Amino acid sequence: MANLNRSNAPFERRIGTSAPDATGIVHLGIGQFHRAHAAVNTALAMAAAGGDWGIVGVANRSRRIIDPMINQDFLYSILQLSPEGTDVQLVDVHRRLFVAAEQPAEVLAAIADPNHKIVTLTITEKGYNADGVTGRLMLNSPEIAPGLAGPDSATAPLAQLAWGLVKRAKESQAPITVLSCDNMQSAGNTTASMVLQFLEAAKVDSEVLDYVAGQVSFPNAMVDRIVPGTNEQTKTQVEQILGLRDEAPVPAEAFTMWVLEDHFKAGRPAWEAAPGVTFSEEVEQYELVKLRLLNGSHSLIAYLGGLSNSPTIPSARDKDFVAKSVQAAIRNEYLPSIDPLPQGFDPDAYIAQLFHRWQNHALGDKTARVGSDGSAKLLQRIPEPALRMLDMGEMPHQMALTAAAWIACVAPPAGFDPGPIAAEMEEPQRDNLAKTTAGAKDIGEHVERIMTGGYFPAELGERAEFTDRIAELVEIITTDGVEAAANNALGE
Ligand code: CS2
Repeated sequence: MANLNRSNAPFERRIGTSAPDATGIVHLGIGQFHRAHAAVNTALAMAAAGGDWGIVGVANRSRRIIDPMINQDFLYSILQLSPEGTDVQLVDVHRRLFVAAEQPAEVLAAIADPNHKIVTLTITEKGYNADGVTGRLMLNSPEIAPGLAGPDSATAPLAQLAWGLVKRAKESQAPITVLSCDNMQSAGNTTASMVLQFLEAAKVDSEVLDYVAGQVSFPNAMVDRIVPGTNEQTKTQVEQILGLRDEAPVPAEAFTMWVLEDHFKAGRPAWEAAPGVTFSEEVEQYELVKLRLLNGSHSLIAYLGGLSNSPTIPSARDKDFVAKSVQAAIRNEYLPSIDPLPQGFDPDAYIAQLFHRWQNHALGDKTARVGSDGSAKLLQRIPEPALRMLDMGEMPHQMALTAAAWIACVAPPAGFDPGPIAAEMEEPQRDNLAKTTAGAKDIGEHVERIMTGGYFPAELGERAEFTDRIAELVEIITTDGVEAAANNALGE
């Protein structure tokens, strides 16, 4: 089977148009999500309004995605999978790809290049290196600390971004926009704050700080499209439709949404031409809707699914007790926490659509994918809405269940085996959690050590009633199973 490349590509399947050779966007963290979201919307924007918006894609360490893309003349396909059918489309917007760990100076040079007007980021929640307790940049972390000494020792994307802006300040002072496409509350403001904390700790000149304050914008944005990992089956399905071998396809659902603040210092693609893209001044409300209703519930489905032998999100969501828990989480806990809702937003339609999206067996999103990195993701999903209810004297049972199921999966109490799906979940704090809980005399102490152990904000860790409820639910998970725990949380 021939490999996809520019000479054999079926361009009638192309999304939007191809980028020109000129690049205007630098993307840090090239992976599945960027390739099925911002890259697609950029292709559609250029088809509508042109522009020099070719993308320089930077992978942090791995050549896994960029090597096949380079072999395929930067082309790759989106395998759109939904109950309504399967479709393959091509994307052709990347014009340079490299690995930051191999060419760190190139990352800084790309950010400093005045032709580049936007840096987009998908570096995952943990890539912002926020302290779980204070929310501040973890200056002493092994990712961030070495980079404070100077640009040559920066390896974390956030540190490289900061030094790239320093270089730009020194060389051209050209304005630029940094656009976070990660699942974070006030994603743009948070990115700005982390970059500034880094620059201050690195003791850069005040002119640099003035440049960042005046010439660099950090719009907030809410991004949404469920994009699982690629496996052999993805490649086979693409091959059957294209008649060509693509070694870097991206499976994705049909749904896509992007709500952004229109604060671009040096221009932007006409993204509004792409379906599902909206410019709005209510982005932070949309972020809350998405982080809580979608992502918060997604975590609940993943951990309940992980503990009940459901390898995929749709197989977990099909279980009655999971569906009921998620309804309760949304209706009783997450939805009331968002006030005001964005104008014109229809919660019932949005929730119905979420349930439909989680039922996408064709996409088969993995429970282990969504359950990975819980220590960083849950911080965006649980503390604020949980504290809101606790302050009103109400118990957020479903958020307690989410935390309990996460603990049971990645920091199981002695003697409890959460099974193979939980073992597949990547958890950067797994070793630390094991240290924190080693020797705890019972489940109560096990959970209390986690809740007060630096993983969650202190205000939440101090709420003994919440910790006790989590411990009760962990206890039930380990004795009677996760369904019994879910029924208990539902008051049944
Ligand atoms: C998921 C997200 O990884 C997760 O926890 O909730 O990746 C989710 O699929 C996306 O945010 C959908 O836009």
